[in-house]
Amino acid sequence: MSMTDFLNAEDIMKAVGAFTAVDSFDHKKFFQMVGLKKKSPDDVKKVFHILDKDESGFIEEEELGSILKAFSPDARDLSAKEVKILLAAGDKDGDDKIGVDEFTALVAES
Ligand SMILES: [Ca+2]
Ligand SMILES: [Ca+2]
Repeated sequence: MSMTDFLNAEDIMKAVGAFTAVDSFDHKKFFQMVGLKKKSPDDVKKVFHILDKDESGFIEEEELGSILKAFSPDARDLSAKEVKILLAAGDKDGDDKIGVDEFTALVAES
């Protein structure tokens, strides 16, 4: 399963291309641009499982760092600062990782 099964390849390119500068990542804008926000909760959950590469049931810091790469292999890694901001936005229960419900909430809020 890949992102382009759910999302428009051109939207992905535009969204990833909008945040090429280090420390420019804005997850709200990104989730909107990439078309994730208008997807059904089921599709958002499928995207969560793509992002959860090691299938631990959570998106951990390392997986957050490569979130852009999960959409487009040539994209950059997030900076440590961007990962911190994203984790703080998504991690509601404070376990330092993002669960599926936290992820769907994060997308819905964007
Ligand atoms: Ca994981
Ligand atoms: Ca959490």
